[in-house]
Amino acid sequence: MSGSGAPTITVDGSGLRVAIVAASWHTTVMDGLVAGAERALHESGVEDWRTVRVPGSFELPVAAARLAEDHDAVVALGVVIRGGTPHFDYVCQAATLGLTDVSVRTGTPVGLGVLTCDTEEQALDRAGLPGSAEDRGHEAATAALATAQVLCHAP
Ligand code: DLZ
Repeated sequence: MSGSGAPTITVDGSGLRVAIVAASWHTTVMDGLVAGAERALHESGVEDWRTVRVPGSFELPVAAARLAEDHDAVVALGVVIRGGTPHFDYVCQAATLGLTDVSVRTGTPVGLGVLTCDTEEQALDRAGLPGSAEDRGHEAATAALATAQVLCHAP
């Protein structure tokens, strides 16, 4: 999936309560994703937010489910890099299906910032670091805020 075609979204996040939940594997990439998401919250005027860490991307859904109970939006960040076993597919599927389930079941938007890459180089290029082509932590946070704003005003 290419990053071309991404919309430019401006959102007023003031008054929203937001949680970032971040996995801990692949530290450099994760640092970029978390920084990008926190920058997006800051730029959008979000004042009430927290960042919590879980061990791996597999643990993101259960933490997101708990955080969805008392936040207006959740931003889920992780990096899964393909290895030589099918474990990659299981972790990716568990994370993405689990996070989808959390958002639909709770009605709290979950921004999907889980990178699923063949190599660490691909992940670094999406991490919002100096020299990265994409800033997926920022994008995931902005998407969660924009969706929360839509739902606040939905009939
Ligand atoms: C076990 C594992 C592996 C092999 N790779 C990754 C990865 O690339 N990214 C990630 O976020 N987590 C990985 N994990 C850990 C699992 O997500 C999970 O934490 C463990 O299976 C324990 O439940």
